Amino acid sequence: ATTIRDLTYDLLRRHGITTIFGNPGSNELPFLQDFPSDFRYILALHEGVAIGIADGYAQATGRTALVNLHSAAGTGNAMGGFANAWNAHSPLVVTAGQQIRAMIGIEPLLTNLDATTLPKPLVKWSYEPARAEDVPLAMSRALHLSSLPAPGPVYLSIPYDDWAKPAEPESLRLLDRAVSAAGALDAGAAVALAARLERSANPVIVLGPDVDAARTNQHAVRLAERLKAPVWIAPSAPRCPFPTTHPNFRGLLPASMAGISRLLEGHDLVLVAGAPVFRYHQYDPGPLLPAGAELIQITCDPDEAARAPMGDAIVGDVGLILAALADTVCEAERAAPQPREAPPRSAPGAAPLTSERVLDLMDDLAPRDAIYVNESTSTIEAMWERMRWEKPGSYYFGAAGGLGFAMPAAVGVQLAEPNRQVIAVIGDGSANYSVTALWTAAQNNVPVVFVIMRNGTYGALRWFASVLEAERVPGLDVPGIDFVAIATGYGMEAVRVDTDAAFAAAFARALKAGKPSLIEVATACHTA
Ligand code: TPP
Repeated sequence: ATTIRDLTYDLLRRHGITTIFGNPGSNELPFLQDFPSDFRYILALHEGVAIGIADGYAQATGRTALVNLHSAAGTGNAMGGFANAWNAHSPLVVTAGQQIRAMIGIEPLLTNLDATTLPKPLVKWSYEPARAEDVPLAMSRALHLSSLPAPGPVYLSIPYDDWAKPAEPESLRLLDRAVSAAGALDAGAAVALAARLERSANPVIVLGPDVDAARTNQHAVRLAERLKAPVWIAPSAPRCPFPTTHPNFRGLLPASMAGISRLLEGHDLVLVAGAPVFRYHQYDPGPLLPAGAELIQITCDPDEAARAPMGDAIVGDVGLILAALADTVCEAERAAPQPREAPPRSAPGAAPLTSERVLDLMDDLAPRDAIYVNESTSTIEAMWERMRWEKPGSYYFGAAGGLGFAMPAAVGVQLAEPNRQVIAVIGDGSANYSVTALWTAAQNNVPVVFVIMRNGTYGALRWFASVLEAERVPGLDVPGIDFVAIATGYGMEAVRVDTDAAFAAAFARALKAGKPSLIEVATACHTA
């Protein structure tokens, strides 16, 4: 008879999942025994790394990724990753092995106490099946739910004795199910929305990560060109939804109420697609919108729509709606926006290098379609100003701002996109949260180029301390870390550089190597 374990692997195959990211323990061994040869298990040495790799992989493929964690302790180690995945709308099924049913009640070692509460509120659904026979349905539900709009992580706790039990014959029906989401505007609604955009004298478009997730960037371009509207990136951006080289591109909005209203001054209509309105960070109170402006948000996430403090919202398929609007809207009469002024090119020769210099050299030398996974927190604005990101899926950043995302996510994105070069740009503070991702990259020969920007400090916190006028704060510097030794210890080639010529040479070599490597570059902290 088909076991619950066999049926689960078949379900995963049915959903196109043959890669499992994880870090196992005793409770997970019965699921993993006799591991099928058409599956691969990508081992991470810490659960924050496992979920980070899976998050990058899920975002880059646009499909659900499976994460295999160990009971409560493993889940706990992954919680920062749940925060990022939740905010990224990243479709993940996270399983945690539970103790054997016969003993759960007496709480032996490795019981996942009140397991379903543990990952809340950062999951769409959290469940422990009441009977072994319910595991296949729970897994099927988790797989579908993770990817239905809005996508996100789901959590399943599964007692380890369930896997060997026979599946109920009727549960084989799960293998034949197709579940899909629609979410287009009907023709009348599309025409009405287009008319509203056409009536605006001076519209502006603000794009968020779900435009890139829907791979609908080119429709955003068409819409912006027809409306002759400037395009801003929604604040705290975890992805790049619009080509930064396009003449309509304006840049990244600041993450404050007053800052956004100031920059959007003069616009009478703000069309937001694929983002919450807005993911603020620093508190700079002010009007939510400039005087006289209305706002329309298009989102795949009902909660994003419901919790917005201003404007109208439409919940649906961001890709289909943008495409329909681009098809429907009449070309505006006004002049097209002038391209923004490019930032001055960084000067060569300074030591330590400015971060702008490192970014310019990377942008010069990397392939045009390279993918940047960023966790260099004081250089975010400089990146958005300078980097030429043109293809969908060119940029990723931790969507909750939780550090420990980018090193593993870079590995996951590179696994998902073998034909594009992934470059991880990582601060010397951020590099420590998930540094064991280097080992997974080395073991699996995932050819990410890791660039560590070593400025010796938590630069972004120094900047925030000045915003909050917080003086004499301890714990903001990170001296005395040797990333070359760490990378070498995890089996990866690494080099330290402190001039632009040496950086350029090392970076060019790393791009050609066809294997992962790390470059530690000394940079100036310009926010200190
Ligand atoms: N812990 C987690 C898990 N996430 C966070 N965002 C923080 C702490 C707070 N934090 C935000 S930015 C930052 C810290 C500690 C500094 C990161 O420094 P570094 O990576 O060196 O980059 P820099 O700002 O110097 O460019």
